[in-house]
Amino acid sequence: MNLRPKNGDRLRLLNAFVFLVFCNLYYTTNAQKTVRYDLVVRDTSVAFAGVTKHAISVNGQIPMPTLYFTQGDTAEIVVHNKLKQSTSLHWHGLFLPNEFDGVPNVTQMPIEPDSTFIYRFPIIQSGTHWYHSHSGLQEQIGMYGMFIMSKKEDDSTFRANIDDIQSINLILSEWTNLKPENVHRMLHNATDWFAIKKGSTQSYAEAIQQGYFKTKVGNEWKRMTAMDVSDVYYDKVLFNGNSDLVYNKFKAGDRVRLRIANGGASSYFWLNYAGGKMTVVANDGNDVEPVEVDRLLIAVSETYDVIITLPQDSVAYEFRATSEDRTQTVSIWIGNGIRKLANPLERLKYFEGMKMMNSMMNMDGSLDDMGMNMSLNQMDMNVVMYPEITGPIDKQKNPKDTTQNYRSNELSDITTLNYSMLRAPNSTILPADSTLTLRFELSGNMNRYVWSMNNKVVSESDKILIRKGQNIKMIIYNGSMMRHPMHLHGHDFRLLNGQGFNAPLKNIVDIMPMETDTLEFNANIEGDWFFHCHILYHMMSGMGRIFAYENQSKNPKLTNPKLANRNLMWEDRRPHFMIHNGFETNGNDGEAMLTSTRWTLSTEWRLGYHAMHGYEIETHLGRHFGKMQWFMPFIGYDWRYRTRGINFQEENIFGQSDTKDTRKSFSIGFQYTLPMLVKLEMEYFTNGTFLVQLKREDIPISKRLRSSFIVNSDKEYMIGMRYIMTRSISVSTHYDSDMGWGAGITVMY
Ligand SMILES: [Cu+2]
Repeated sequence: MNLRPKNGDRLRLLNAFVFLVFCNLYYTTNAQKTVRYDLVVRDTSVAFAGVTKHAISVNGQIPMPTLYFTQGDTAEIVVHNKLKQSTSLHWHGLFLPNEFDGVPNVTQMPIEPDSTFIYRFPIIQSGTHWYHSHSGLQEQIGMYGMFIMSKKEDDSTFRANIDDIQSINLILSEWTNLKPENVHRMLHNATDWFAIKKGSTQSYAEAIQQGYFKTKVGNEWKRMTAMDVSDVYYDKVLFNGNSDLVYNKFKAGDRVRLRIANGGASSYFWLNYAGGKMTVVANDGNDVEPVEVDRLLIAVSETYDVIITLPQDSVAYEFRATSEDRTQTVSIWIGNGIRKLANPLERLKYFEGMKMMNSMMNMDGSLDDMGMNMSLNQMDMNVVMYPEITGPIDKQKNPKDTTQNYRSNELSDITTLNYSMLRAPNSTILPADSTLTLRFELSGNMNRYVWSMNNKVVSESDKILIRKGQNIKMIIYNGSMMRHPMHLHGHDFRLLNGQGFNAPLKNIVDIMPMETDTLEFNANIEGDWFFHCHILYHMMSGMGRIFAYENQSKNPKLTNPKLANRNLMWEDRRPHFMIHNGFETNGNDGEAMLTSTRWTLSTEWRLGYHAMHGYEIETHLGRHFGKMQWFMPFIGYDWRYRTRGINFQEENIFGQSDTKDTRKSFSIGFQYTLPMLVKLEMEYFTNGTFLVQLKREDIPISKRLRSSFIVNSDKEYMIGMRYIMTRSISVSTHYDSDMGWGAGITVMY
């Protein structure tokens, strides 16, 4: 103890405090114990990756403080919002009254700046959980923390040598020096900046160099852009907000329970340990029968409890987390001495992944699992990209039949955890009642960054009404090309994984592309409960649903349901803005665009420096149809001005002539994405002329070189090149049949 009161006043205060604590303890041993935390949310600055950036701290720290409770306590958590924006806190995986679930505009009104909100709920479960902001993108910049609930020692489920050993709490997160709002905007504008940063552009030059030219052409023929296992490039990944933590008090033979939560906004992490196997003892806060593995992949927002053993003294063993795209790692060191490294994970073989995707993708954009009935992460298609399982990149040899490799996960001597290995210690069978079966397809497309369920986002779908007491079974198929960690609020579900009565209880299920998983839960607590993808940028794009109970009582914390609903709908309807402009020697060329789930409003301009070349501005408002959104009918307005003279008539390939010197014309038409990602535009103008146009943007020539072209029935054409220098600046050049050759720089936002 280092309490050193400097004067009598302090001592008296301390005595009074001790007395109060004593009274409190006396009281609580005889009644229910209330555990109170005050959480002060403030703006702050951090330099996690070299540059000072805005973040959000709670009680002055990132991550937020770890909150500890014991089953039977009452939690009283007082949130003081000192931000300039509203906030909220969601208690991930907890069973609690709906009004304290912490989803703004669904279970409560947002906590406004300079106001306070009290979350008060009984602790009726135990295990490793976590909590985070559910407001906007705040989770990405600091608002994540651990939430640990201990069992009472007389609990019948208490496990000796598991529940009573020393533990380390670890929460994973990622950090980007970009504002998360900007990350989200860039994703919606099909940026390839993240791919450039990760080295995963998969350009034609790289394809040719590695012997995958045909694969690349096949990929673009099927209208796919470069494939990756994750969307965002991060500058750093962190354990408890640190990049190199040391736990040196442990000795040989010690067993340590690592309680790990993935508080990352969009990254999955591989976990492995230099001191041997890890024993998984809990998942999503629920006990499972111990199972030994070499490694596991923790999905966004999952928690795992693993036990590791220290083999020797004088060695510090690495426990390492590697982001799924393998661009970043973070480690802790357990033990004291020479550092022993865990096996590193080499770079992904992206072109092998592309080849695999090509073989699975139908021309209509749907996926074909070739009758493999995949589920529960048992068959990880991505193993074709893992050098540690399918061998290193071999530039000489073109690997033969990739389908042979899909099963090599089972052949490898590395034991990777999958969901079928999780078994609850006791029966988890649901109470007998009627069952409502719901089917969902996880849908979306990477090109426009649209993520949905059954091709509908939250604002396009109704709440799903369920009845208290009934059992809900969900059969979920992932028909999209990304994996999705689907999270249910307020309930645990049984993941049907072949373990019979002992199906594990979870609140997150990670579903890989082409997998089907079945889960079931008992509807035992009324309220509006969110079910959504936990990749923050997928959720914010509308990938979710809300469950509501029939005839449920009004939520006292949702004081203005109309306003709440409007705010909620706005979340995935909000349009994203982008603009680029080339400042070149022959003029200005550019485009500005607003896009949302179904709509695009875009304006293109070509402004010559000479009146003879003129000015041209074309505006289109279009709506995207179909799951892959390849078809977009639009209405348009075209304005042109130039001074070539009335006698300068131009004729299109249909024999129609037009001076175009001062053209003001409305149009209707459509755009359709053809194989090779070429956009076909057919447009009819109110002055009676037709236009047929083909265009392709951003052909990835090399890592940073992009090419584009336009050709149309007015006998106009354009060909351009740009070299990407930074996120916002490219050096560019183009030749235009109207304006001639030009060069300069292109600025993008
Ligand atoms: Cu998702």
